[in-house]
Amino acid sequence: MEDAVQTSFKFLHAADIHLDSPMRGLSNYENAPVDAMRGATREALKNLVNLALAEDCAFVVIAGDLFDGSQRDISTALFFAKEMSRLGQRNIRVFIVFGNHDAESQLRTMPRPDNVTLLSNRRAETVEVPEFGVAIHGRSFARRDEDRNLAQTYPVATAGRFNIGILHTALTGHAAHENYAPCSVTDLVSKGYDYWALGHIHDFSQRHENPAIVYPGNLQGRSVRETGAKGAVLVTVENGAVALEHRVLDAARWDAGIIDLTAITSPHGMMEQVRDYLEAAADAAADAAGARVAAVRLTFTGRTPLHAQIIRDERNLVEEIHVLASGLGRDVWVEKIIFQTAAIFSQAEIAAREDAIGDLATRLAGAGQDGELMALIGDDVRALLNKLPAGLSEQDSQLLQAVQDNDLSQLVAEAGADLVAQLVEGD
Ligand SMILES: [Mn+2]
Repeated sequence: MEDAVQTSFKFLHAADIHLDSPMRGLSNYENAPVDAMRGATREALKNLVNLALAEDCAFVVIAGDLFDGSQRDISTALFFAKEMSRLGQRNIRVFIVFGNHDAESQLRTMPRPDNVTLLSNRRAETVEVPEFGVAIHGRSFARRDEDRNLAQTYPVATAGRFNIGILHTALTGHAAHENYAPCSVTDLVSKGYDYWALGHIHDFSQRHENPAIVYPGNLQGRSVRETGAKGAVLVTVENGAVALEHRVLDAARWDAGIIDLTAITSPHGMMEQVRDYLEAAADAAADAAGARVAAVRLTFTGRTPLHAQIIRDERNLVEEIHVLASGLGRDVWVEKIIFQTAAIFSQAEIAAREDAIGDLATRLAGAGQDGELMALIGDDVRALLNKLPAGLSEQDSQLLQAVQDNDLSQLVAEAGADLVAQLVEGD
């Protein structure tokens, strides 16, 4: 007689772990919490393992992009193996398909602990987990730019089993992600499975109710393009019925803040807005599990009386914001500050003025069309650039590009508008 099959169990579905993702460019920033940010993908993996142990999960599935691509550092694979063996000690198995990033990783051939099963990249493979009455189907990417419909190669559901499909796919496409292993929700539903564990899209979303077709999002945000809480999906199966819960497991949080300065009239008021935003970001990043580093990008917007002062004092204001942030005594770091403010008066309004400022605005606005003047300015700028040391700031490289393109009209128009704004708001 067969052993009794457990028909109620939990499992964890994670994807896009990108272990040891370098978080490029971090060391270029002053005051960057480099260790906390670089170590975040490892901490998040530890959190995943801790959750699987705490919830007594039957098994864990990882739907691709476990590794981050062109890594060679063997310590990444060793760290992964060590964490997986913590699950192995409790007889918790781990099922993985490789995604586009793993396919090119040198770490893909590293030995893995016995409790870890990597599904084939030659064909869709089925693994039985008999003690829970589960059949797991999956297929790894064999190469990065997998453009075939892999879902079509998956078998139909195994009768009398709870069927799970693991697949790294863009489904029918996503603006921010490469369109790998394309397939439709209908392709997936047609297999008759109970749960589809997808990977590739870095945000949590459920694409279909029954069967559940789910992206858990990535385990840890890796840049300001990946904001908000990240984690994995805890799936509870009770006699075949599925319940989902997205559990937050990240160790650092990215945050993109827009601060509207429209109604702000003084630098003091601006700093109050910044303080409030950073406090809120630090609060949002912390939870019962404790504080996390919040990496915040601040973008200032709005037609504001402060615009002229921002142009004049940009460096000081930036410094003041960094000082304010580090003085909060919170785990918050300002990654970047972007000014997109505008003057209260439009260029057309100023040009319509019947005074010296209106006259100047009109002349400056037309300067870009004056070929002779542009050539003179171009010569001056080139001479100036030749005297500058290497390692230009972003703004300077914009200038450099404009000189190379032989088109300074845009920059002259902007500089003219800024100059006039300062005149108008200075009076
Ligand atoms: Mn990914």
